[in-house]
Amino acid sequence: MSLPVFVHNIVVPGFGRGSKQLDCPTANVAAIEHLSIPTGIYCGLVQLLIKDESQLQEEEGHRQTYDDMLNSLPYQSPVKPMVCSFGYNPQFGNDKRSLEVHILDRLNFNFYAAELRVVICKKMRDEQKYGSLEELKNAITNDIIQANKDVKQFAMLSSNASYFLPPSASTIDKLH
Ligand code: ADP
Ligand code: RBF
Ligand code: MG
Repeated sequence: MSLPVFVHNIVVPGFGRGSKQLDCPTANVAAIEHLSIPTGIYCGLVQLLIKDESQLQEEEGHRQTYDDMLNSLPYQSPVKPMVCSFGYNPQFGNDKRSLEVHILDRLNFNFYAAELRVVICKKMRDEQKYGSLEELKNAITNDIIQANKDVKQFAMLSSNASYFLPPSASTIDKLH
């Protein structure tokens, strides 16, 4: 299947390793069994949709951001750049594939059960098993730098109405 590929689904819990072990939270996307792209690390664009309070969780130390978000529901984020991993996480030997999206922005809240609209634009590399966690973290840091550059060429897709919905106007200024 040729890129870009569009995925719209809810955020589900994973093993909790992204934030804790890799300093890189990844929103795991549900129901990707039929996604027919090769496994690997990709970059692209993402929009976060939060309909109600049950889809929003406070992050410790960021009460104000959480309260601001509550006041802005239902929330449709601006379209943001993302890096994602699609596959078996060979570093950790998962037995099922996952699609894990790291939004290239510091959000300061959690959004389990919210929805993501993801446009996977470009493959950056294959998944790898590194000699140590530090090496994987360095690789992810480089992916993020590279993705911020690569995604620029896909910026025009941000206004494509078949992928993304208009952001909620009231929240844009508060969160940027
Ligand atoms: P899990 O294993 O449950 O996916 P992670 O440690 O990978 O846990 O953290 C992912 C969660 O962190 C996401 O589901 C989301 O609620 C939250 N999160 C906060 N900021 C971001 C971000 N910039 N990108 C992706 N997820 C984020
Ligand atoms: N997992 C791997 O096993 N090998 C990788 O090369 C790898 N690269 C990644 C690159 C990026 C940009 C991201 C966001 C994740 C990557 N992962 C990789 C997935 C990572 O192991 C996973 O997100 C965490 O284990 C949390 O589930
Ligand atoms: Mg994750």
